[in-house]
Amino acid sequence: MATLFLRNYSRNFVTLIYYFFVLGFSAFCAGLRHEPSSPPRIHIHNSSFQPDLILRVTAGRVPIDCAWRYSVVINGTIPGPELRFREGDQVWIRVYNDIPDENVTVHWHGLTQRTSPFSDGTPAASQWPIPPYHYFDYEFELQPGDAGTYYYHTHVGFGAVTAYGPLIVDERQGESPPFHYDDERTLMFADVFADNDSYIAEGLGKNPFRWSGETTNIQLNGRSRSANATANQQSVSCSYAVVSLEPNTTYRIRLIGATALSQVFVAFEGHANLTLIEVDGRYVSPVPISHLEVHTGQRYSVLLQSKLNYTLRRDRERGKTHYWIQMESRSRALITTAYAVLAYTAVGPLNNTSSPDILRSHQLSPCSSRMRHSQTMAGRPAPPVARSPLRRHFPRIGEVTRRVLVNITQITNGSLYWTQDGSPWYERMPMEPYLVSMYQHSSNVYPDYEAALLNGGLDPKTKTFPAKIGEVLEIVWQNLVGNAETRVLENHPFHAHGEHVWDVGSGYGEFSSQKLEALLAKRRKNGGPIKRDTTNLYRNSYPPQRCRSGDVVSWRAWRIRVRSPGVWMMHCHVLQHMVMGMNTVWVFGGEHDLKPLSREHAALYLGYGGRAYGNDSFDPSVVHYWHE
Ligand SMILES: [Cu+2]
Repeated sequence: MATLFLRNYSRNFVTLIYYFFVLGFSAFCAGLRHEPSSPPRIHIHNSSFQPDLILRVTAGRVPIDCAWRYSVVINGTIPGPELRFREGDQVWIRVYNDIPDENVTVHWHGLTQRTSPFSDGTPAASQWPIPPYHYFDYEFELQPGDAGTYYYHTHVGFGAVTAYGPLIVDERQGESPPFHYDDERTLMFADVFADNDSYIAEGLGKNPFRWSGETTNIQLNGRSRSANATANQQSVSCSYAVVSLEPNTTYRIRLIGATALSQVFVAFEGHANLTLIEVDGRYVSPVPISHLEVHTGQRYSVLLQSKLNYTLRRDRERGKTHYWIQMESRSRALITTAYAVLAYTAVGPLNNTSSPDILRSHQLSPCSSRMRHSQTMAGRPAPPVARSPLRRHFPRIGEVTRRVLVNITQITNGSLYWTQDGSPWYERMPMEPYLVSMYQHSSNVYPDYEAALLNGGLDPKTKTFPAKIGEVLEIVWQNLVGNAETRVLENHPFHAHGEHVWDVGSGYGEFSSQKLEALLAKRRKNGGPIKRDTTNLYRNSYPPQRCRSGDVVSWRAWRIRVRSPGVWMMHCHVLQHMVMGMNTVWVFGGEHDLKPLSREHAALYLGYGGRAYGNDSFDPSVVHYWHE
């Protein structure tokens, strides 16, 4: 009896331990990922449903850079309104498309949509775009560790050149950021193109090809003063942006690259002691820097200590009443220089005849790597990032299950387009969004994993890159010289949807494992790679006369643990390049990994303007992933 008891006891004990670990760990992981505890349900969003926020996307003539331009704007302003949430918030945002003749989607740049994959805002990949005079209710949840700087923008055509706005995530109520600051300012950079979006997009797809031209100015928070402005033009939109500061204050300056094309170098006159604390929505251990390089899609936070009263007095006695912010588009054939102002007191109309060349004083050539090193190499995860065990571990080489080498090059045959392993991807390509097709078990668009393995990762039929949950991918973007006619080489800020990637780093020439390991050894001394969502594939300073078509001049490597089922784009964030096909679509997980959704649920999202899309006379039916 005693023996039986002991045997049962020990078996029960083992069982107990087993369940403790297996169930406990599962619950722990579910808690970390904030998985919904019960299956999604359909709700009809009638008049009793109140979204947390409403964004209205319109198009019309708006004042930009001292001229009028037909542009897409959000809630009538450039930038659109600042959206502010806290970690753990579950959010519904209703987006109205009030444009009579264009589709719209909105992407929440940098935020994972693993818990609501229809909300990623990528037309033809994860959702049908919102037709004219319809609306779509985006739902998403801010995850633990998301506190940081993001933005939102439209994801159709060239509209994001003006249709963007800041999105800030704060710590949970009662929690503080890991760095002290008294106040904060947000700086969003954008480009200026005189031609309207549809004309630019048409030209980029045309034969013969018609380039958009380079940016004519760089805007800060929707403001810039054109060099062509007359003395009489003194409106707010035709003036330098003014960032107001109080003396003796520590500011968190959030910088958001919302440009279409420009890689913006930025410096603050008289305020060169900056401390980098955040990169792409993740805190990093503090890094001292004097100025920044912000490409489209990237975000940074720096701490800036404002001047003391007596210093300001001394400066005023010398006639200095304000300090310039200099912005330059580097790495283009034509460098555009623009200015904004740091001011401690009200400033009247300004002209930049007195503005100094602050960036030049930093002795930075367009190819300089010094600051690049500070920003992308020395930064390492700050302690708060380690709160989530899922984020802590950089995948080592032994864990990598597959390397996918993606060769990027420009092809010209009258028209001009960018290819990844020989294929461009355009949002017009699939017959229906891949994600919807997956839920519908539609085999004609379902990626063929085995075929992809035999083709370097790209499924030739669906033009997607499939991966299985649990794989650890090493994605290497390689920059190849364009074909003989153009020999084009450019910088490409690659952006990952779905989740942050470990940015291993970049190098010149052809990629090799040895180069990567040498780079990693160097980076480990500085704390190791950090997680980002937009990193630059540099073009190298390769002498054009030595370029041969097809030469590999540079690479950038990412590692990613595949754990978020869904359809995620990874693409160059230069709007022109996106329109020209520089996009890839990744399908993470098979049908059994996707969130449980019946055919009935998925059918809501199946048609263009389908039942998940509302209008004046139709209340949409929408899947709720969480239950309040
Ligand atoms: Cu690009």
